[in-house]
Amino acid sequence: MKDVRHSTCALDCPDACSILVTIDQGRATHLRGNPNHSVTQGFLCGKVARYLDRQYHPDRLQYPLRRTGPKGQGQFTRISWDEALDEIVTNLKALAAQYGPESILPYSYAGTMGYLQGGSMDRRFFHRLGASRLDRTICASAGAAGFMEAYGIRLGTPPQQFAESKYIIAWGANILTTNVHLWPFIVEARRRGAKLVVIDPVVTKVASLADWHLMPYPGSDLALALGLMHVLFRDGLDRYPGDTASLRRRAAEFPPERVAELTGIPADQIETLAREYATTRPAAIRLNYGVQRSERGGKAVRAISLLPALCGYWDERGGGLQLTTSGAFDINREALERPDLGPPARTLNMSVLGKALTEVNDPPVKALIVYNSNPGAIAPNQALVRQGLSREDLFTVVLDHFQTDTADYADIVLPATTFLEHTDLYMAYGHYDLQLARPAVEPPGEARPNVEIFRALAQRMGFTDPCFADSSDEMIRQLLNSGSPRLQGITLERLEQEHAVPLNMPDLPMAGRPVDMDAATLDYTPPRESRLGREHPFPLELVSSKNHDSLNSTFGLHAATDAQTAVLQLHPEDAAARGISDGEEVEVFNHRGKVRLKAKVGATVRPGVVRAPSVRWARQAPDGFNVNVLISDRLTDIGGGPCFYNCLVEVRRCGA
Ligand SMILES: Nc1nc2c(c(=O)[nH]1)N[C@H]1C(S)=C(S)[C@@H](COP(=O)(O)OP(=O)(O)OC[C@H]3O[C@@H](n4cnc5c(=O)[nH]c(N)nc54)[C@H](O)[C@@H]3O)O[C@H]1N2
Ligand SMILES: Nc1nc2c(c(=O)[nH]1)N[C@H]1C(S)=C(S)[C@@H](COP(=O)(O)OP(=O)(O)OC[C@H]3O[C@@H](n4cnc5c(=O)[nH]c(N)nc54)[C@H](O)[C@@H]3O)O[C@H]1N2
Ligand code: SF4
Ligand SMILES: [Mo]
Repeated sequence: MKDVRHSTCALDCPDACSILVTIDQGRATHLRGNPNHSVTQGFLCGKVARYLDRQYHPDRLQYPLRRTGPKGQGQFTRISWDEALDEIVTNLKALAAQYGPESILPYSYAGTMGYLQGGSMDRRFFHRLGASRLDRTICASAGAAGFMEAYGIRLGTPPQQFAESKYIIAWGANILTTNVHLWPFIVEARRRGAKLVVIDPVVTKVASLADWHLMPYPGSDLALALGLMHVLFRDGLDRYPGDTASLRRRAAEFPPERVAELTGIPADQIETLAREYATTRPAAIRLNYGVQRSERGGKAVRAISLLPALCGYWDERGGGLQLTTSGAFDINREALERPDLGPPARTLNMSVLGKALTEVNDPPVKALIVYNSNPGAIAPNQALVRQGLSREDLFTVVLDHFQTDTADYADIVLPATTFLEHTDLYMAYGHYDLQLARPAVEPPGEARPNVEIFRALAQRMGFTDPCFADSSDEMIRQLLNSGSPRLQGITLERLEQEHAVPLNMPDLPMAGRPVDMDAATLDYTPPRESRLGREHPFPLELVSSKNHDSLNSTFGLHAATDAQTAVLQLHPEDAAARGISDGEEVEVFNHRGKVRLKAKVGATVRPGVVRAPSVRWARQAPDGFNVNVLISDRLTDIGGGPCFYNCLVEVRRCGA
């Protein structure tokens, strides 16, 4: 008997697709996009259309494991859940007694975007314990800080409205790879005559299909935005009714000729872009997170985000900007996470994990509990992260679906369920729907949901607070009960029936909002680790942006994914200067480390830029490190995020 169930893609992707799962005798046999969901529109991206290969992969973790060999060697033996939980609790209790509970550090990110498996019982557990808190900065915090500086809230143009736009700028937004469900709306807009402009140092799929592609130097977008403002003010194209004197003075310092030198974009193109943007109404910007993984990235997002306010686009359907829609989901986070359960505790920034594990000493981190993340692969300054994970005196627990780069360094590995196997409620950062998903299939072996793992740990720790007994459904009711008008009328019962329920949002979510136009902190100097910053002598700028068929490191075990991420794109000029031919193995290096990749020579990047589609599993790489060994753990101007896309390297032929 075939059966079709509803689910929601839990991957860290703006689209948060609504999925239909075909079940045949208890086994999922097919995933497809829900045709009735306004954003999913009946199709899934390639990687999730093939998700069942991952779901039923023979390497799925099914039982708790204890490490039997040295850290990093991947030698483990099966143990029971009782043994695993006892061992964890015994260690945590001993460490908390000896060093204080802040010696325990949770490490998690958005391996699942579900509220329950992503941040509910786990948060309650760590809060009650008094563990160190984690500043979850690895992805979007610089951009979030920049947008918040401008508007104090994080909302954006709904994706559906891009269809009504006449001028669309994909700014550091690799739409066909990382946000493919926006594409049909852009296709519709273009059918109605809209122009598509891409601003990206790499020739992405969307850039190759655009009407116009501008290729700035990585990390120079703040200068570009100020250059555009210069033209807007100079030519009287601005129409913001409030005080813009400060911004006007700042922009005056960035005439197109100067901006051309800072960004590599010719002055006449800056003039044209500004004029077209201001006069082709309505214009919408899709600003994704590529821009803000950079030393000036937070301020760049702030400056770019001011453009729609300057031109009055927030007030027009099909105008405005979308960085994220996540600020709309104002759930009752206190009830879900219960920060009141324990004492205040210090906060450690996840983007400098290497330092947290090797330098922090008040107290030192003695236990690391990792879930929904794979820091051994995805965190910058990988050599230092590795040194930290290798510490014999660090007690490490990893909850995951697979034996990841991080799990290799764990003392205990626990098998977790996938989104097809547990209940969760999902927000989105590219649209405004809340979605409920129930389990579609049974988990393999003894895999358990994060919620149940942390519930069991809490019980063994002796935490008797009633909230540790809350069921998943009770937690959903608690988080929906925030009193926010956006959530009014959205109940568990309604979600059960409708699966996806749109928040109560106005058509123009950003119209009429106050804007901070003060430009005191919007000055631009090139990132230190860039072609103009020249902090050290390595000449090429490495952009390790998202691989098409991956989701960060999530599909890294598949051979086909590994092959895609074992590549370095470089421009023919840069290849010729180094005697490198297409297909050859090259070494990419700087003073932090080296990796070996296969050269893909072509005009797919701007000269001086190289690109490594990411994130590869380090354990699959020849030297056991991926590109994150090349990347510094410097933090962004605001928001404390990583500077993944400011990285200087040199490339040589292997053996040269
Ligand atoms: N297929 C796929 N989809 C994904 C992911 C994935 O790994 N693979 N990851 C998911 C996650 S976690 C996130 S956060 C989102 C991110 O989604 P995006 O932000 O769209 O992805 P990125 O690849 O980080 O960056 C987007 C583009 O910015 C460009 N870029 C890099 N530096 C600069 C710069 O300084 N200026 C400008 N203008 N452009 C620059 C890159 O070349 C890239 O094409 O995607 C999500 N979706
Ligand atoms: N060089 C470079 N580095 C990068 C980036 C880049 O573009 N270039 N991107 C950065 C960005 S934007 C991000 S967001 C981070 C992402 O880094 P991570 O947050 O580490 O994301 P993933 O690599 O996708 O790993 C998520 C892990 O969570 C696991 N998981 C999924 N669901 C569950 C669950 O329900 N329970 C448990 N226990 N585990 C689960 C998956 O199996 C997977 O191993 O990487 C960052 N690192
Ligand atoms: S990864 Fe993104 S595009 Fe692909 S199915 Fe999931 S939500 Fe949709
Ligand atoms: Mo991300």
